[in-house]
Amino acid sequence: MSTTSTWTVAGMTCGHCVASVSEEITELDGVEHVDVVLETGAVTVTSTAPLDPASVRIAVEEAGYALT
Ligand code: 9UX
Repeated sequence: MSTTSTWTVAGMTCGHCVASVSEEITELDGVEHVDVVLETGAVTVTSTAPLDPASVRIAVEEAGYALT
């Protein structure tokens, strides 16, 4: 069964930012779907198991942004 989690990412200002964050999070183990709302920074992730917050943080930072 899938699980959904929502995170908030600071600093995204354009569609390329959204693409970068989506790509990094998609690479995490078990991730099935990533939805990013640019205006709010809300990132909703569907995955096969609960995500490790530290892994999400690293992925977001690798894209050049930060979790709030
Ligand atoms: Mo363009 Mo989004 O530099 O940071 S990728 S605004």
